[in-house]
Amino acid sequence: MKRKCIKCSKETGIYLPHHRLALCQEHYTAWFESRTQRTITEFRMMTGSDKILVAVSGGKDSLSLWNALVKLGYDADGLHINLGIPEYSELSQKKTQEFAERVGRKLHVVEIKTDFGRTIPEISKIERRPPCSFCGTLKRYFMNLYAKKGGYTVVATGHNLDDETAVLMLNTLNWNTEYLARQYPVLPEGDGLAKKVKPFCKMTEKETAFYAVINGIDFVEDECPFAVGSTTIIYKKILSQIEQKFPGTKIRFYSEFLAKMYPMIRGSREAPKIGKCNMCGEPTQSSICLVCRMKIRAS
Ligand code: Q46
Ligand code: ZN
Ligand code: ZN
Repeated sequence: MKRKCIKCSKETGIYLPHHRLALCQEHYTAWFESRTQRTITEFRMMTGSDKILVAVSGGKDSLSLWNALVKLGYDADGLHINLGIPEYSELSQKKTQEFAERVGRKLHVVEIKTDFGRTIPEISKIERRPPCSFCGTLKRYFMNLYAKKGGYTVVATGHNLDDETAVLMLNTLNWNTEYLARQYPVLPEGDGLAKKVKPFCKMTEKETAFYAVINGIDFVEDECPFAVGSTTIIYKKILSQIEQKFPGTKIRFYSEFLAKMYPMIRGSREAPKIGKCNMCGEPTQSSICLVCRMKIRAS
């Protein structure tokens, strides 16, 4: 069924049932960017004087985030981490570099093979565990390191509502209260860690996909090959089935958690003591950080 844009009455195929909103392409872009700005303001994620480092994988979420932040007037550069996964990593880096030229912003590139000494598949063999069990630790390590090196005050990632609700559901079903107490779209700066924000935490994956396509963003369509069969993908599928039957479930689940549950459990756990790694000087809870321990095993 063709609907009409609520702003200009142009016929449109874009309809967001959970917001009961029909918009043409032009007004969709404006709505999306102003919703991003509202989220930034609501959670005090950044201001015009911040220097922002956007973690860009080359996928639709991170490139859309970079695009939206630059259009909103933020001083935002990119950081791409090449994981050394055959084909996928080469294509991801290529698309990210092309996009950096399009937005006219600086792009930092970390090569895990060079900066760590091994690629993700190689580390997986040495560690004898799946890549996803340590990939996040490495990515966070380099994001933090590059943010500090470059004098960036905020690190922004493209996590969307689907990502956040999948993790929220996983943590709730397992009553991982320690993780729930930290599931907030802003992590403050401190103990050698840069401030981290998720300005798309209230945008569904579909919404960022619409934005990317409408704005001609050339992103990597394939997921990382190691994502297949991951736990979060299973949770995402289940949540999307519920969302289809009951539009608005995801945003309610997440927003109500932040409004009602999070204030009750935040700070319920003693904050872990953070020191400095004896080898690299980066923040860690033990004497040698997880990345340096992996480095030792890989050498
Ligand atoms: S990049 Fe890394 Fe993800 Fe690939 S190896 Fe797993 S964690 S799936 S977001
Ligand atoms: Zn319109
Ligand atoms: Zn270390």
